[in-house]
Amino acid sequence: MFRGKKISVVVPAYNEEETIGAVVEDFLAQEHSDEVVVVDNNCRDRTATVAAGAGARVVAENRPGYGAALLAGMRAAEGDIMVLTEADGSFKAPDMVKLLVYSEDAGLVVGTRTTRQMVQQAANMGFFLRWGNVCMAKYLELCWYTSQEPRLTDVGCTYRVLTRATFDLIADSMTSDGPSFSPEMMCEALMKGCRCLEVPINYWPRLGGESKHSQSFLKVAQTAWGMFRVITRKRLLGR
Ligand SMILES: Nc1nc2c(ncn2[C@@H]2O[C@H](COP(=O)(O)OP(=O)(O)O)[C@@H](O)[C@H]2O)c(=O)[nH]1
Ligand SMILES: [Mg+2]
Repeated sequence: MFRGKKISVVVPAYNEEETIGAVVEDFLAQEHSDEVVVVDNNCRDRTATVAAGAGARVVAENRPGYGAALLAGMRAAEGDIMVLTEADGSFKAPDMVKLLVYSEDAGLVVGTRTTRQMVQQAANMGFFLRWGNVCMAKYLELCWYTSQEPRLTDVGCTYRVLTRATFDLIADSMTSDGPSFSPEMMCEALMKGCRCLEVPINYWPRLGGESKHSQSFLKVAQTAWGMFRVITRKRLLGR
């Protein structure tokens, strides 16, 4: 619980048996979390078993993709506030409270991984990834400058907090199954008139396993192009 609100932590997972146990334990040990929901997205390894063994509630989602998994996890969550995080250990539970505090001021509170001093050694947030995210975030900012003038420096940070009210407003309009889900959620929140605030959080290297989104330059370029397209579409077409 956080100031009387029930907190659900939602973790999308695709073949993360090496890391999921430690992530579930870390978040369950955190004083504010009431449940940890792990979404098993067609995992071919022991992710679901390890997650359940560590104390998570495991839900299955067959539609493949990071966004599809997050959406399913949020639909299954029972909390008043949802905390989204990753299965790879790159975000730590003690940072959760930093996001929760601002959830009293904004319907969507997004972490930023581009604060250089908080990017831990060997984390996958080198120069290009950092500045790529900053540039994309500035583009998103510009798109909603006249209505909200948000201040953003990252579009791809999974670690974020949204209220159930925000989720109910945006859930049916979310279209991205993949990593574009992250900026789409920010666009949707702004379009629905929610405040979208950003908070610096620590970013760590993966505890093990492999990145599914950022393992090569080509993959990063594809992700960036997809994000650019979804932001532009939301701004121009409103859907
Ligand atoms: N459910 C699901 N989760 C995914 C998929 N791809 C990535 N993830 C999860 O989304 C999170 C982010 O993916 P990750 O590989 O760490 O990408 P990176 O953080 O950009 O390097 C991790 O928790 C992954 O397990 C997918 O297709 N389905
Ligand atoms: Mg990751």
